[in-house]
Amino acid sequence: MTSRPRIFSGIRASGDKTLGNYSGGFRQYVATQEHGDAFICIVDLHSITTAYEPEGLREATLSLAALLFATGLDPERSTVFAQSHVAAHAEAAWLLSAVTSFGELRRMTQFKDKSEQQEFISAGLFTYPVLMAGDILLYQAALVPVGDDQRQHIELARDVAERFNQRYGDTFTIPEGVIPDEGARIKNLQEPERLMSTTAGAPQGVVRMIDRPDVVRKKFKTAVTDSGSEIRHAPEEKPGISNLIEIMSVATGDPIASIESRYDGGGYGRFKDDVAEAVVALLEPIQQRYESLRDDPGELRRLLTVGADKARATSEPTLRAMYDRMGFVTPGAAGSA
Ligand code: AQP
Repeated sequence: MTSRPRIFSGIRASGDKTLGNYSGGFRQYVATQEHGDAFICIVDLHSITTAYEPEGLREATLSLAALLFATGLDPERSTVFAQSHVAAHAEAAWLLSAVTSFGELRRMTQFKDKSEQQEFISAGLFTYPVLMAGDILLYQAALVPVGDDQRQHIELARDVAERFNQRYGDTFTIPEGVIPDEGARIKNLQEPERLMSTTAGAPQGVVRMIDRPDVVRKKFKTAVTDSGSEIRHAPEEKPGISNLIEIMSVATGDPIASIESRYDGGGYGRFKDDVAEAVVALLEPIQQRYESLRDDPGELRRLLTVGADKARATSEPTLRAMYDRMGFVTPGAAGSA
């Protein structure tokens, strides 16, 4: 019997998840169920690194749980949980901060980009990649499915794990990022040189997973295209059309080459309409399941509690090993010598 690889990925609890998150995140999480043991973590501790409202965080956490189950994560096969429910994550981040350098964190491009958007730059925004390294390493994860924007953070997690192993003895599995060949960087439909994100870029170019069909159609209708009329995947030369081709591929599962040949000579207008319909067909069933799950917050809390119990039991031995190898005194039972 071959053993199934351990898989870990985190997703931020924040308002609205996008087609980009679907492509680099959700769809990969669901695919992992076929070949590994997945731990999918709603990284709510990450959500407080930029300005937020407490009530909004509670809502966003439950909505994200509903969306994860609605896209097909099966609580019997995957462990879905909230980061704040498992104290090991905050503890591991502190311990790993001893083997992460200031210089490494200062090089993180996501910190540079996001700090420019903040009035108040929290220390958490700077140190968050250490928390992320701990998230992954606590589960001895071999594989970490993410979008391309997380490549640098995964590299850091690997470096931190190697440094810890060298300094304190073999403790962590060295994880590998799993970045899809297509759809790892879905771009804003209005600004195809920029990543699709809810925190920056033209809102009209951001397709949310809970956007109604008419809203989705309108966003694709007004998507920026390139000069010429060829439907060809050439990201440098034709960023707008290439992005739409990737979205079509993500929504339908069809390879890029077959989309190019199907639309050869067909013109931009019809192609944009067809991409919109493919995305509507992808999102509609997810939205229906999402709405019924969202109506039952008690059940969502119950599922997250089950996930947290499993995550706690799985991460605990690694956290204990970290404390032990780093030289902390193991607490003894009351009355023991
Ligand atoms: N545009 C994207 N294309 C492909 N994958 C993407 N991901 C994010 N944007 C794209 C991937 O989605 C997963 C979950 O990401 P997250 O919840 O941590 O999202 P985020 O990057 O924090 O996105 P937000 O909330 O919209 O804020 P911004 O964009 O400002 O950071 C990750 O695997 C990510 O790679």
